[in-house]
Amino acid sequence: MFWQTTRFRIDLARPKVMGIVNVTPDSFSDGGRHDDTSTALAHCEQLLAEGADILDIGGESSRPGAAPVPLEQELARVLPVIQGALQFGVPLSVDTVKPEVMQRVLDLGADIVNDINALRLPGALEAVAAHPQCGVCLMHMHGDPATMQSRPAYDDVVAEVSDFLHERAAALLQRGVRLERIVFDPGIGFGKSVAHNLELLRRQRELLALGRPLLLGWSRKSTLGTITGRPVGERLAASVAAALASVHLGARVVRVHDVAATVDALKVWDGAGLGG
Ligand code: 9MG
Repeated sequence: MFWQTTRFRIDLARPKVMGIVNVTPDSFSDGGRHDDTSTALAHCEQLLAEGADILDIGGESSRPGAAPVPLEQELARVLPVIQGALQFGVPLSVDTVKPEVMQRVLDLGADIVNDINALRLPGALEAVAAHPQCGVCLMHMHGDPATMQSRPAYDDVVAEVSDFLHERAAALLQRGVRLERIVFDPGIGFGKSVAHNLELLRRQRELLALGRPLLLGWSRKSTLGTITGRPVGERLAASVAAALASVHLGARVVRVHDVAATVDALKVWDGAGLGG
């Protein structure tokens, strides 16, 4: 299966590792370390040296309760990093919910729009649909980052996530976007309890019926903290285990902070013949 993006047709026969580059001073796990362009670009190079296949660059934290970032500030954070990272010759994903940011990064040549809001802001569907072939990751989120963790409730979390993603993809297809540009993400931690996240993991294979590759982001998330009792800085083993479990259950892209450890784990998984 392939993921069509602006410059690359990404072959997902083998799982791909998407490295996280937060250009945000308030990010939940590496706040303040990549808050300028040269530091962020150095971080990109480091993740690539560790084996990242895709870089996901974001200028607004999606952590529950994080302060919203004004448009001009988000642009000032991400545009110079995208501009500089284009030279690395790997797919560049941009983590944003704002249609204006999508438009500007696509104009620069970014490959993928990663929207935790699944293109629900006015103008977002249009920004992606106007591009001839950028990739897009549609993620499920219940509520918004300010409110999403206050008592999330579902009758059947897998069915509701699946219906939502199907509906968002239909909206894109209706605007002429080909299915091969779309990847789905159930949105671990976005308006879900620990039990919901674990149910999504156990029943992850049901989401493959959507007919497109799955991208999963478990890295350092609070559910892993609840399971292990560990603070965010000590969730490496849990993050790698979750990434591996999600790949084993059909994910084709994992979004991670700890690229080197995840790449090593996937090599062993592959060496064991589990990758097919
Ligand atoms: C931006 N961001 C934070 N967590 C994420 C996740 O789980 N998936 C995707 N696609 N993006 C995420």
